[in-house]
Amino acid sequence: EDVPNVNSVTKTLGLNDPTKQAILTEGPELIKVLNVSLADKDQLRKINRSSKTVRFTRDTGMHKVLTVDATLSPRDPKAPGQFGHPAAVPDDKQEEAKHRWKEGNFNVYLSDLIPVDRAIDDTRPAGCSDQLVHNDLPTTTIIMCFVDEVWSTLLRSVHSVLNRSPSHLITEIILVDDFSTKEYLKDSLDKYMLQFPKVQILHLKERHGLIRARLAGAELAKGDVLTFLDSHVECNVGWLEPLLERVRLNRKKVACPVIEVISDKDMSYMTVDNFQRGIFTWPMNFGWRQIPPEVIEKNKIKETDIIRCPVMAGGLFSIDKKYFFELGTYDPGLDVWGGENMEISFKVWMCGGEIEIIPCSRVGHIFRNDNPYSFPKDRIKTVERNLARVAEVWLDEYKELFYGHGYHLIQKNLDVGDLTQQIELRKKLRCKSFKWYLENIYPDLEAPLVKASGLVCELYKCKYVTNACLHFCNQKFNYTWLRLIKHGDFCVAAVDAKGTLGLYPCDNRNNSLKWLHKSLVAFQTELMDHLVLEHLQQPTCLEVDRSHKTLRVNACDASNPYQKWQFGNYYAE
Ligand code: LR7
Ligand code: MN
Repeated sequence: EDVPNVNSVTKTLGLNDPTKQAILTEGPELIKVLNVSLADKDQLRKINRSSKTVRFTRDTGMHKVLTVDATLSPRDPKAPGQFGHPAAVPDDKQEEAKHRWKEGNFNVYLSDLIPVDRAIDDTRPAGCSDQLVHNDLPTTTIIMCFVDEVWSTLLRSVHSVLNRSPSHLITEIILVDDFSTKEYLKDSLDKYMLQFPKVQILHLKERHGLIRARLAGAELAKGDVLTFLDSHVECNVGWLEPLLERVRLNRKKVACPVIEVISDKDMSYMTVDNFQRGIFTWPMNFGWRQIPPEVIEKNKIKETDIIRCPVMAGGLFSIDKKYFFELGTYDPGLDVWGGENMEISFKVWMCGGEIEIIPCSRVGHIFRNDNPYSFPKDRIKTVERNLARVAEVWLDEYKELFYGHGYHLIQKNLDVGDLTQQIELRKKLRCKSFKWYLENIYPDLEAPLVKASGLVCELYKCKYVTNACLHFCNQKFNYTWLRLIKHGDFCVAAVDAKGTLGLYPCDNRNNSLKWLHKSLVAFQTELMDHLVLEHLQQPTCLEVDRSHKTLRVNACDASNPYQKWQFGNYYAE
């Protein structure tokens, strides 16, 4: 009786092939896509019993991205913050709201006020809802780690996943509690999540930091793909399938959603400009850079086109689980927070993968000015150490640019820990060089290997001076990021107390080989054109000694023309 009229279905489809697809849905939720034989009445009967709606489609192996969204008709459409609109703190609650800000470094009061399952606008570019994805997408485990996350914000993150993802694609949601101190994140959270069989909570017994916390989640994951999310996000409609589609297409693709903005002040959900790439500037600071309009025009790039990124922001991405482990996961030596996005990005690109932003997948994230949790050690030192680990393993000769831009790092004599395993891994995976990465993946990054080259004597061009000087200048010295004046493996240095000049084997850690030049940290800014020995208390400069026809160092004198130097080429400030 419930069985559709097979003949009429076959006719509508206009096909003789008896194998079709049945798409089973329950409300807006897709339950299953089945290959069915329309001739098999028993099978059809079974299907009809198992779901409310059955649609038959031609077997293309694909379907339109599902618009699963259980929040479409919200329980309370008038609630504050509903539809992603800005919420306001009532006048008599200003003090309370101000007071509670520091619980999360955003407007915690408002987060608690707005529904945990609020509706938000579909911010996808036109065309996204018509895109096709494969029926046999891989399943995914969602991994969300948190430390002392705000209750309502964490809940909203989980609800947004449950409400806006096709449930057959989600194997489980693993919440990794990174040793939070807040009481409500223990029993109350466990209890609350009991209503969702797919949600598992892993309470870590000590603080792991987000990198090792994610790894603890990954160890438990049963899905084909790992999808990492921060714990203060709202996944938008249709966010998941486009990510999984990319991984299905090529297991070495790492897919990131467009990260939209949930305002820290009024909790509104705001869309962002399209055509943004994830990039970094020295010394490895993550940033966004818009694709220039002329490039968009010339290449006819559409808003829905996938964007290849030199680096990812870090928090939100899908990666094939096996591939993640093949890559050696994250460097587990990275601590607490920071730098892991650089590491995974370099590793993916240099070892044969790709990082993409998928404009049809959009997830909101609360951007905050400061981390709301404490760092076990100094925050800055932690991040610097992480970045130095990444530089040492992945940057090859370009690590000098990292240290040159974060110059204090080399002076701190950072202990980056043991790197042998990471270096071994890079060899084992036969990853390409950082030079290859720069040339092929991030050609717009300025990365001159030295700051300047071709030393010349400013006023007394060498030919007027001595043979020694001539010889000296013809050496084509480079001025490096680490402030060495370098020719091959040898560096210019004062070799005795009298100031005699000579060449020493270069050593980046030897401060007596370092010279300041065009540098605001020079002892006095009048010495910008000088070459000033860095390690001496008394400003000491490279000088042409006319009477003895040699080069030497001598007390700096801003007005002494024999102490002024220029390089033929300057590649950076
Ligand atoms: O020790 C910790 N343990 C944790 O579990 C520290 C943090 N965490 C959790 C934390 O609760 C949060 O859910 O880890 C997640 C990320 O920490 P955030 O939200 O403080 O980081 P962020 O959003 O300021 O920073 C970005 O860079 C980080 C560098 O390590 C991570 O990669 C974050 O995931 C990343 N966030 C994003 O990519 C979102 C977009 C931000 C941008 C640009
Ligand atoms: Mn975050």
